[in-house]
Amino acid sequence: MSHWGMFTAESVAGEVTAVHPYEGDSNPSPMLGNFAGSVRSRSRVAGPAVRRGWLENGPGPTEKRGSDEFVSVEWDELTELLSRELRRVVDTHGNNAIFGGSYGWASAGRFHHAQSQVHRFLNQLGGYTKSVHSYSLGATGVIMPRVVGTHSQLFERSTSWDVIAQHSDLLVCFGGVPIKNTGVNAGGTSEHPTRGAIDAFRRRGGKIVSISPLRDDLDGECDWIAPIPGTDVAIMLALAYVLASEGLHDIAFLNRYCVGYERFEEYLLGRSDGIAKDPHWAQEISGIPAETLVDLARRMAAGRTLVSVTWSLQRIKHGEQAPWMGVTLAAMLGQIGLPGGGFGHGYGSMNEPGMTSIPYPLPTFPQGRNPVTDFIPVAAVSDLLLSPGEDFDYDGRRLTYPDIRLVYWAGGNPFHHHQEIPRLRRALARPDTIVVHDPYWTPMARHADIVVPSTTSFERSDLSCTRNDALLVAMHQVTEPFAGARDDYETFAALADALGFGDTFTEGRSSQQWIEHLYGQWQPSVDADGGNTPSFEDFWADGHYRMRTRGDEVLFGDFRENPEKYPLGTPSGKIEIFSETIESFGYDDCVGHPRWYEPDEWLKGSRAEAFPLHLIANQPKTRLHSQLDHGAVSQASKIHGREPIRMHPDAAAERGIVGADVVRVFNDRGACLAGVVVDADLHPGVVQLATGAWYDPLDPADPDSLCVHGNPNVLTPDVGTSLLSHGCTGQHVLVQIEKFEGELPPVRAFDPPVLNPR
Ligand code: PGD
Repeated sequence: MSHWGMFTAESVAGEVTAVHPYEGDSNPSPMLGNFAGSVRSRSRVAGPAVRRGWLENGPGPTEKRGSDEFVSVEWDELTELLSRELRRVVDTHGNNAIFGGSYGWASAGRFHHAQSQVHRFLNQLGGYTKSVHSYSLGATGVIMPRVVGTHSQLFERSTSWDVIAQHSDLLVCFGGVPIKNTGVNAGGTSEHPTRGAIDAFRRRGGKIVSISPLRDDLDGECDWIAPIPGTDVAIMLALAYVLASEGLHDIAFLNRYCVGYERFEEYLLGRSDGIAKDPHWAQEISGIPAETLVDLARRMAAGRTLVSVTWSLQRIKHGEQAPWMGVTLAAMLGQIGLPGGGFGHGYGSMNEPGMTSIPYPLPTFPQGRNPVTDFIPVAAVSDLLLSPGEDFDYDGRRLTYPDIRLVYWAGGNPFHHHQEIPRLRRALARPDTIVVHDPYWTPMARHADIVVPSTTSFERSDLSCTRNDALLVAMHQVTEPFAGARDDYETFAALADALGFGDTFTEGRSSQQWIEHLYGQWQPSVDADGGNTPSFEDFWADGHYRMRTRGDEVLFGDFRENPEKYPLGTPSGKIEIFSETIESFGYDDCVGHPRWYEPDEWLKGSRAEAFPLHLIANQPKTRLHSQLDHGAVSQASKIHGREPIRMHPDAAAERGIVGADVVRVFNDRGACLAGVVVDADLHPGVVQLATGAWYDPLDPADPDSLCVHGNPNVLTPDVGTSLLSHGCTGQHVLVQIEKFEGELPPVRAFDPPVLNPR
């Protein structure tokens, strides 16, 4: 099982040679093609390694990270060095001097899940400064609990695809429903239903309006509306304006199920600020003709309509507003809680939304309790490292960045996920020690002092299970561990032993015993529900067990049926179109109701004079994030070895650029190379460069160096969505593009660093 689907694998001499998708999967992800050759790839970390400067001069801040050479050490020495350093940091600076947020997707599997392993270990060490929420959903994770009382239920209990296929008339999809992203599900997936459901919906006569600067955010027939990026909230406001001014809004629903519509309406109609948010106002902002918006609003009110907002819309400055305004618009239509109507968040953002959930808890490796209370919103990592002792705002609280001495990362790649890499590199020069566990020499591993080689999921056994998939899957080991690689569990068990809490960490179990133990703990809840689960041995031999799912779901269906019995988890128990709580925080970048804020990075702003193209840095089609960028599917998409950038023919012609040219993409934060694909199916002012090409600096010693491979996060701004959430804003950035003349530098991202014997 992988995050991008279930499969069986063939192997020869310790290498995966082929993978075959699970026969029950109706639309397997092409990303499975990246696996062959991945176990013995030249980018694997073959054994423990320590940065020479750290080994010779000891821990301390340094700008050498990322350009120094490495020294191979034996496992025993690694355990000794690392446990001693952890002890020093804890004894001298306290546990909150360890940043163990360690964000990242790592691999599927409930036991070897890298985050669970590192957090259990650090908790038992006495705790660590943690991070909260995710790069995927930083803004949603904070705003939606205030608006509808939850964020996870929006996906876990989302209206199922089958219900949409049977009941919806119109899908109004802000951000489209990008099929490429539905290949992926955190923790794995045995089925990919989106394409089939949309086909069934169309066969029934259903219509789709896709609002996105990229045509291919929706496959097949639809009405495509291509606005100026970042203006969706203005469009939603105009649609709401038409509903309100034409009396098409459902006042009974707003009164019974919502609070604060009146306060919002003051703003909408312009009574509070003198600006009516009407279709002409929105046309000026978004470039979409007013008549198109009027027509769309009327169509929405005429039938069963689902307002869908992708997660990408909240991964920009003021990202809180799009999901909040999406709910508000759906509430005005009065269809929240009805089959096929209402609101959806994340259709096409990941496979989970639209899949029906299982009614049981998942088998879970216990992480224990973190005694340290310091935390950061996940996308504030550079701020944390650069500003010890400084105060910051977050979700109504005033918090302080602790002084971090040691950074511990297992299963994530900040050079993929974080914005403004030049700033990140300066931040990573600050701590005394950086530890990274990864199977591969990722850019993050290259910036570490201590590199711990992990196994991949092919080299160990595990269990996989997710909230919205019916299968519990036995992940059988396929090959022996590569060279000196070890399971993260073995590494932490040895470290815990050296630090005096080995028995507490392992509880005396081997990995296989843990897997059996987790299965045994999970069985009773399923059996109590009539599950009749097999013995562990039978389950392991069969390879999977099919659970009951809840069946067709309608988001907030029970709340609609009986709001007194099933209130939302908001202070009012209702949908908060106006939130007194948020208003009370006094933030000027997120007030008490959804509203339009002009972004910094947009085509109508002043920055566009210098950087006139709007780059969309979205999720790649050919891999998950940065994982297996060296794999066959990812490599086949590259142009002269660079990440492809899509440009509109007009933008290309204006610059004397043609398809397959290599270009320099730049702004005042950084620059990267990329290979051009000319594509008329983009908004003319937009270029698109996916995330995930491994950062490859021309001069590794220079934090501002050109990335020769095409990582857009050298360009993106390191700013949070707002004071409320500080979510990731990596989707949007303004750039300029020129043809790259001169000799093309080689791509060295996948070559391991110089590694010397001890
Ligand atoms: P991955 O490439 O999946 O990216 O960022 P994330 O850090 O999750 O990194 C996972 C790492 O785990 C890989 O290096 C892999 O080799 C390693 N790994 C795999 N298995 C194991 C294991 O068993 N043990 C250990 N120790 N390591 C393992 C993703 C993040 O990026 C996300 S979720 C989103 S949504 C964001 N999206 C954007 C965006 O839209 N635009 C921009 N510009 N930036 C983004 N960044 C964010």
